Amino acid sequence: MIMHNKDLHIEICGDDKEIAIVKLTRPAKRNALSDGLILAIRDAFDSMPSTVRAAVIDGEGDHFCAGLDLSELTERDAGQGLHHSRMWHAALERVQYGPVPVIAALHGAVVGGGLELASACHIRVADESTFYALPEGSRGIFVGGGGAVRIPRLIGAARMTDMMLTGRVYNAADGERIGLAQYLVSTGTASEKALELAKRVAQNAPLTNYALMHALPRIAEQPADQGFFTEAMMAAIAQSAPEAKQRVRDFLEGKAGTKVKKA
Ligand code: 1HE
Repeated sequence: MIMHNKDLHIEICGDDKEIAIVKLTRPAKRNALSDGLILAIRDAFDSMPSTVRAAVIDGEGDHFCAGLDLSELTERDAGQGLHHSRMWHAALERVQYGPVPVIAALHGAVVGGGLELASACHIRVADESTFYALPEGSRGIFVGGGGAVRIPRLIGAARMTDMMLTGRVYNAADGERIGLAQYLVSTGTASEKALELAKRVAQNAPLTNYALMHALPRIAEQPADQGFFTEAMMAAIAQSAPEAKQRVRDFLEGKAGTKVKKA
């Protein structure tokens, strides 16, 4: 099944229609995120078919995403700027706290709002052409798509401050080293690796994926005492699912493919 908006292409694939590939298709503008495109991303995650268990976000052309569409910024006053930022928050919240885990396939520029979009995803796979920057600093603006909250959680406030104050650009290898991506692959193979991971993620029990997306980031923000309690609640709910019981039985009965293998 294929759904298509001018700048966003959504393909549902896999034997059980369990994977959604959401692709930014505005390569002439380096996939810059116009208001229309941000709203299309929000709508895509709002109306994901119920068969989908994992999603990939990709960008057409040489760059993942050049960030905010700067041509739309020039006329906005302060109040409009506030609402614009809140619109991005709402859209990227649908990515982070939406129905399924999302894997970003990064290549070329992952800059400004493009890095904010990538940081709302659950796994980032970068190929060797990837570079990361926050040019907001040099454009006289600030992050507005949740980057001030999400990016320090990946790389720390000190590194983000440096990126914005000095215009520092991280290459793919350094990006992986500091935590901007969890996987580094050869140029041109990020989409393939992201799809492979999505297929693996889609096989997990849905309640486990739900716990990882919705409980883990909240537990990580809680004081330890509350975190331990929330963890216990989530653990109890997850293990009570019939699917969890079956998976544990499969391991105990020595069924093929359930043992952890050495990396
Ligand atoms: C754009 C945008 C854009 C390209 N908005 N039109 N983001 C930035 O400050 C990054 C700005 N972009 C760049 O630095 C470069 O374009 C790239 C490094 C990403 C790619 O370079 P290159 O040489 O492949 O492409 P180009 O020739 O610079 O751009 C091709 C076209 O895309 C050109 O338009 P054309 O009509 O002249 O062909 C560019 O104007 C257009 N283009 N990037 C609009 N961003 C929620 S707040 C988030 C705040 C931010 O994200 S601020 C950071 C914005």
